[in-house]
Amino acid sequence: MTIDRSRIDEENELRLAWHESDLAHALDVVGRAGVDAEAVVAEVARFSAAAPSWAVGTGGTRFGRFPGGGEPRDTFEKIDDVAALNALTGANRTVSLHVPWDDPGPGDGAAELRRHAEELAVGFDAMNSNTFQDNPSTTRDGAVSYKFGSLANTDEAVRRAAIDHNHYVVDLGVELGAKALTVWLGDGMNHPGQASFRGQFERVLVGLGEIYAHLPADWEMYTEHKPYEPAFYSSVNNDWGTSLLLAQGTGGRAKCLVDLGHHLPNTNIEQVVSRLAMMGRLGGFHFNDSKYGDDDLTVGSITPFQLFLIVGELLEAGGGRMPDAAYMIDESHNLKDPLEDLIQATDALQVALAQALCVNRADLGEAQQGNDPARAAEVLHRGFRTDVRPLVAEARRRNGAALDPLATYRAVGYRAAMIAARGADAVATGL
Ligand code: RM4
Ligand code: MN
Ligand code: MN
Repeated sequence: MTIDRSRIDEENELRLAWHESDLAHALDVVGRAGVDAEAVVAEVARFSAAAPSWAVGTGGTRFGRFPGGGEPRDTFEKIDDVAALNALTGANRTVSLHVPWDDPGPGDGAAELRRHAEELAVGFDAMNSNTFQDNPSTTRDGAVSYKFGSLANTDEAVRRAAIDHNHYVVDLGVELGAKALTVWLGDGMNHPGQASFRGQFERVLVGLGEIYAHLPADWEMYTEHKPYEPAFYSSVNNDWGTSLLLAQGTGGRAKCLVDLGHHLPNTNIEQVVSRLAMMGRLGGFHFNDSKYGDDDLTVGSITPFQLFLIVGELLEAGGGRMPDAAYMIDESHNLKDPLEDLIQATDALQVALAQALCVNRADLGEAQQGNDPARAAEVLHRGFRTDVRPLVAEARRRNGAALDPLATYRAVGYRAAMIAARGADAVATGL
């Protein structure tokens, strides 16, 4: 079941008069800043961020998990939820699968899942492999273990299993119509002296090379860095510089993925984005927000200005448009209804995009050229402080989605219907 378009239209109808009046004002304000407001709406309407298959279930911490019921019981139902999300936002047109958590199996299994997704107009974004947990299907039925790492492991048999698993994920992705593989590794050290920094790096590079060699010609591979966790002393792919070295050492279609929570405190993430884009190695994005570390909080909930600056750098790289990249929301919904959190995350992304598009880039360029930081700040803040919500709502309306997605989600009673259909104790599988 997904959400009926006619119910969304009914809800939109209730809000239309106010929306039109708010929109007229917003178009006027933005136009006065010398920005093409129509182009802002069009670019926001074009943008889409994938929902990961693990994000439609309640997340948790090592202290507990408190699911609210009605969660998808299998990958098919996860795609139903993504379709419902996309019906409301118009901006989550793809799903990013994580294997083995969401493994339909090759052949008939993959074909059936693809058909189901196609019927709901949901595409497949980057595939995610998993060699950070032991799972029978990735460890040759327990013959090997990733306890001491996967691609970086000193044991050849373990490295082989990890490479084979990634090959399997690529093959599965081909059957589903995906075009990229994201590799996030838990490899590293928990104890000083446990391994050789150099040896680990070199083994990972060789492993990535073997995985890359298996990619179809129209595929990309993304290396996702993270400074710590589960390896608390050192991660092999710990920062963007190492990620870039790995990508450069692997091949032209190997690029870096930036997860907003995977940086040490105070890292200038917008500068990281600029650097990677400059090198032609910005491949993917995992959006979330963070207070302490890899908190996976709602996008834009802690540092909206930083998100605005990051999106600004993306626009810079794309010549005023969002560059082609694999955009995904990577959050853990511990307390909120997962779909409500995804709705808010998507909205926050669209708002940041609209704000960044409202920056008069010519004025900013002049201020930079003239060494005028005060004016540069004025230009930036004029964009950031614009109330772009009517423009975002309009972009959604043009996509056939909801003017107010959260209120509409609640009004149509999707979760209650899912609790009735799937059960109050239905809990999604995955992390
Ligand atoms: C990691 C990383 C990956 C995600 C896993 C579940 O911290 O963000 O992208 O696949 O968590
Ligand atoms: Mn991530
Ligand atoms: Mn993470």
